[in-house]
Amino acid sequence: MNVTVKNKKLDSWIKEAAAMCQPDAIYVCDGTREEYDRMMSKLLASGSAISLTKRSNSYLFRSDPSDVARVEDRTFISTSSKEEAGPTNNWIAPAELKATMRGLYKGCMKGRTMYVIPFSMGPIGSPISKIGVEISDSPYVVVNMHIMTRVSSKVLALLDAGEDFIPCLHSIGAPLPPGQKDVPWPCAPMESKYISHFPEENLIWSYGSGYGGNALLGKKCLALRIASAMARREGWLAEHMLILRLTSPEGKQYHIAAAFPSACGKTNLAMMQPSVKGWKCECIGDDIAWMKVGGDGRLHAINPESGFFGVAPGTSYSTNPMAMDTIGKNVIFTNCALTDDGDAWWEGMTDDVPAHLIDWKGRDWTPESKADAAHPNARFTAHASQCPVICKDWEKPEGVPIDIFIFGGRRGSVVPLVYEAYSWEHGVFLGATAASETTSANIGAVGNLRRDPFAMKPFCGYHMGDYLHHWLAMGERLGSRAPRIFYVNWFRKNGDGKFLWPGFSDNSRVLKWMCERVDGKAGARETPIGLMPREEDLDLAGLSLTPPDMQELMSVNIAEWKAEIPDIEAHFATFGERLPERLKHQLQDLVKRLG
Ligand code: OXD
Ligand code: MN
Repeated sequence: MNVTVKNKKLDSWIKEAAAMCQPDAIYVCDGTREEYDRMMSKLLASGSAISLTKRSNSYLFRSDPSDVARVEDRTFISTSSKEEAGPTNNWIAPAELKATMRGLYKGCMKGRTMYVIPFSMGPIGSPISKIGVEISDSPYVVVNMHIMTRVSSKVLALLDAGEDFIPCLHSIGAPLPPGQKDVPWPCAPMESKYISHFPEENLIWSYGSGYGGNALLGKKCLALRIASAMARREGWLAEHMLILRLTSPEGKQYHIAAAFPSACGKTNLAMMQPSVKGWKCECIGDDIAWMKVGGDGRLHAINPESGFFGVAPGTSYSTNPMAMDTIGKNVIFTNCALTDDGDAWWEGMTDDVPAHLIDWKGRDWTPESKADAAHPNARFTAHASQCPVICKDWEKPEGVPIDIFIFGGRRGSVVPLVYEAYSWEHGVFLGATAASETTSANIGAVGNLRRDPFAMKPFCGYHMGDYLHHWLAMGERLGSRAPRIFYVNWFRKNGDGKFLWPGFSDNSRVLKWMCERVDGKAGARETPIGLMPREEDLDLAGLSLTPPDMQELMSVNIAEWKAEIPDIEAHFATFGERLPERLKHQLQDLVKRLG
């Protein structure tokens, strides 16, 4: 080991992991640029990374074709009883799961180095931040963690001074026998992948995958699944939400936190540049918000991450110019295509499709090829400080006060562009019943409608019924200082399958209405599903949307909404006794309003 670790818990955990996983060497990371460069040189030499000549200090990785996304079917919340994990989580009893995984971990790092990665979620030393230590045999994980979290010897110093940490054990599950040549992306087969969480002891064990949220354990595993369970115990919120600051022409600031399922445009909204004149938008985070009640009685949010792990396909100078500028240099691309002049490329990046590419599987590709050149869940990893519209307060330890919550999803029909909740309780009902078409961010079918409460279905580390109680209790605590709650759907389509709403920078028109609602300046009409803007309440200046399209976008079709009710009932029934009574009443009220 390259350093002496003084923290007793850490020292004995490293020794225990090493005895089980049997690595050839142990290396404790310090998070320096020099370390990043050294790791990247190794990854280049081994053939795992490809240097992109067109983008400074940027690299392309191609994963194994079986290891391309989060694996919800292989993700477990291992609480002492199945009931505690609830209906939205897979469960195996802790003793059984640990026995199985110990069997897999035994000797799994042979032929490899075990990296010890001390990291902070949130600014180092902030009272809201949490320290984690990831043990991993993947150098790809190390370089990504450098960008996505604060990896630093300062964290080690805090640990040496006695701070506690969340242990996050990760292995790709591919020991390397002596003399055997390594593959560019080693991993284990699907049936032996396990992404396991033990929320009662703040512990994470991940095995078999090297991809994204399965392997970068600070993100979904720590900052959402473990943190959501901690937040419930401690009275705060850990949510799958972007955070942005909107500033009006008069200079008034509004902070918005928005929950959408994976690959539904959180990064695009977080970096959106308003088309409405005089309004300014700055990004604070694009995926996760940790929120606590401040001394002023308001909810204050921080982004615990330090980088973006964004979905590349569909990102372009017309959809998200700020993301394109963020990824100009110092980027890790995963599963993008490679251009002949040494750049990354993906579907939707440019209007002109290159005549020749190497696709994400390393094969020649031309526009005639049937398959996509980039995997639909191809990603870029880039540091948040590179975003041209990163808010100057994005690392403020006390966070920013939230004015507005937005829930939403991807719905081709039924759900109108925007509506406002009648109350906090109604807002919790909207979050609880949020539904979205599934995307490539998880391995599984794409385009199926599923209820994804608060966009947290894959990320809530305890019983979702208790989570809903927690949100209701938070509303009581916040009282009149609670943020206002809205629901949006940018994805409604017309009969020809075309999106009705232009989206992206024009979403600012919807956000402007929300801010004006907060200030009591904009009107709304009552509808069975919530408060909706009348056409004159939205700033549509300069937008070429035909009146029939606008009407369809804002329509509430009673028959379609009535058809939703049995599905909501079935969804609620899964929570059994733990479904809050108040949400049952909200459903009854909706049924009554629908007539
Ligand atoms: C993500 C996801 O990577 O939600 O953020 O899948
Ligand atoms: Mn996410």
